[in-house]
Amino acid sequence: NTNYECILVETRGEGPRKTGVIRLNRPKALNALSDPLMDELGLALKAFDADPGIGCIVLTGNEKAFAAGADIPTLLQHDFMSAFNSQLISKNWEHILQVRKPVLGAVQGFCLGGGCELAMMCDVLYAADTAKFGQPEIKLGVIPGGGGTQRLPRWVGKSKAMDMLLTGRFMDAAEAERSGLVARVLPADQLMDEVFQAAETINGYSAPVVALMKQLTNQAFEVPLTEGVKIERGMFHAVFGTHDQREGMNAFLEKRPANWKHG
Ligand code: CO8
Repeated sequence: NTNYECILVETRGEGPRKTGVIRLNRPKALNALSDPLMDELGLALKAFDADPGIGCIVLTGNEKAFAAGADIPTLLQHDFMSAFNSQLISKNWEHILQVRKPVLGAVQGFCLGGGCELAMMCDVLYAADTAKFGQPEIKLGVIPGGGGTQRLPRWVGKSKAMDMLLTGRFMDAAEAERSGLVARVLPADQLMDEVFQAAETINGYSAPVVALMKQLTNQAFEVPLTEGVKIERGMFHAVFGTHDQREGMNAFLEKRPANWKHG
């Protein structure tokens, strides 16, 4: 678990449920997402997700870059057959989508190409005012392969996505917030504190309710509205079968903090 070479992993927080922190750590390559890095990221996400002592997960980079994309020298080694046979991207980029706990992305500096695609697979994004987002694949003579052409239009709308994808231009943090790509923009030196605070708040809630909230909200992009609302209604009824629903409502009426059993 501590033998990672391309990421740094630590646990943070005060309460009984902690925050799992994963830092992408290939600073010399602006955290380019190499194959070993993506393997390690998958393992670390899986380990935090399985740990009942962890409430949510923060994924971040360093001051200069969240990640400047997939590792270009590695991509250059591929031809069609090797990309196809090695299941390039498919085999290790989407573990993050299996995680049931919230993954909060904290972005400083460059967040480009595969880096932006990875960021868009997080549940919520917080950006420093230094963040720069883009899908510059077109400049390399390729298209995105990690969902960029599909998630970017859903996150920021078609016209802006098309503008980004076709010109390869970067957008700054203010534009990213205006467009709905990120939830909040913060001065760089306050970013991590604010993200850890949000994480602590989430860690303080009932774990199954948090997991359900994440699942249903992400489902909004997968199923038709009427169907999605029906599923939400069923789950809303289901939470009345939990201890935590009675506890949360009783605690409110008794003006005291809730004592969750996470069930
Ligand atoms: N891959 C590998 N190395 C990189 C990458 C990258 N994506 N980006 C930067 N680096 C390296 C540079 O080569 C350089 O290394 P060295 O010091 O050895 O020359 C070092 O990081 C620092 O970079 P720069 O000197 O270029 O720094 P600048 O501040 O001048 O520029 C930029 C920063 C603008 C971010 C610039 O580095 C850049 O344009 N990088 C490439 C961005 C890009 O095109 N990203 C898209 C990559 S393609 C992709 O992500 C497809 C996703 C599909 C998924 C694929 C899954 C396998």
